[in-house]
Amino acid sequence: MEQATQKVLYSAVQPSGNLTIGNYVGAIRNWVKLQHEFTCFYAIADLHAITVRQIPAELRRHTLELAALYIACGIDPEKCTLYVQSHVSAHAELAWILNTITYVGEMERMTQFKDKAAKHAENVNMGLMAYPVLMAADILLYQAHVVPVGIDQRQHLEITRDIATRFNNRYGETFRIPEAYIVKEGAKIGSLQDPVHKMSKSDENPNASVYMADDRDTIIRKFKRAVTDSDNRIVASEDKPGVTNLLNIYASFKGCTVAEAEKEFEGKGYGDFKLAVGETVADALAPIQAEQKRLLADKAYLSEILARGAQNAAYAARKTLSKVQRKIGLYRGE
Ligand code: ATP
Ligand code: LTN
Repeated sequence: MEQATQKVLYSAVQPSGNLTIGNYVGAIRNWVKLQHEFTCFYAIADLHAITVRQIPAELRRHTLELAALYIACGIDPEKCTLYVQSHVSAHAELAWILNTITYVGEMERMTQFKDKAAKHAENVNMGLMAYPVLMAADILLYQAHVVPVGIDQRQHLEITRDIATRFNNRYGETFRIPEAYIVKEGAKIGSLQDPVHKMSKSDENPNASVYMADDRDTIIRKFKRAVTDSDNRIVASEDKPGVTNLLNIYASFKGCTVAEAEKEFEGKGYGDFKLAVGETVADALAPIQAEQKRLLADKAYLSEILARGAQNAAYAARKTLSKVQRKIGLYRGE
């Protein structure tokens, strides 16, 4: 499975809700392409998910559904290491150590922390604040070269690099400094109701997000209700965030450029345009949904894949963790 010459790639998604087409276009779809070029570790970040309150039964369900979705989207479990973060205890162990070289001020400045702290004011817990440190541990354990993420995660990648550099300077070369890999088109899918903000799986308004599990009618209805702009032109521009977002979504699902999409809809009205976007997305999701359903009916197979993934990941992670423990002076016996 692993080829020594290939670079290592690491990424993860939290099982914190039903995935949106933003997660798909901004993350998972790119992972599928990258699996041929890199030695890939793809995790289900359940320890990250619990930094906001989760209902236990839902968390369990979302975890398994996400595993099935990864595979349904085309991630090959024979080629990649696909696993659940909490199955590999090295993540929590390294995160604790990295906490001791990360400053509170650095964490307080993180945009995602500020947003989530405001949104969950009743539950600003230590884990929410240390979220980027756990993410750094994820990445650094596998000595990853590249980390594909959406643009919203760029800041977490920067802090990961800072933490790794700080550790290396203090204790000697230990971690590889990872690079963010941010895809340009489709890098940020906006909310259908408030397109300047990203579409998010934890949005309270169900009409703001299109979920990977939505059926055809729901998808078409949500696009029909999507906010557009005051005039009738179907062109991408900064003062038309609604139409620009829809053009972006259309282009990423159709596999064309935004310019080609603009040309296709020249002279058409918003009604026709929105219907075409909805149909295109629904057509693209149908086969993924069918495959995910088939996989979820075979829990034994999914458990087996995840167990194998965890074993593989634990082996790789342990190497880095042992090195770290030695370097910082934790007594390991004579
Ligand atoms: P939450 O709402 O629970 O914070 P989220 O929907 O923002 O979650 P994450 O689990 O934080 O999703 O992100 C998983 C991956 O999907 C990340 O790489 C992130 O950058 C990407 N992603 C999430 N939303 C979008 C979006 N709207 N457009 C593009 N990429 C996205
Ligand atoms: N915080 C990430 C999910 C995540 C991740 C990672 C991404 C957890 N650990 C390691 C890349 C590398 C997010 O996308 N919200």
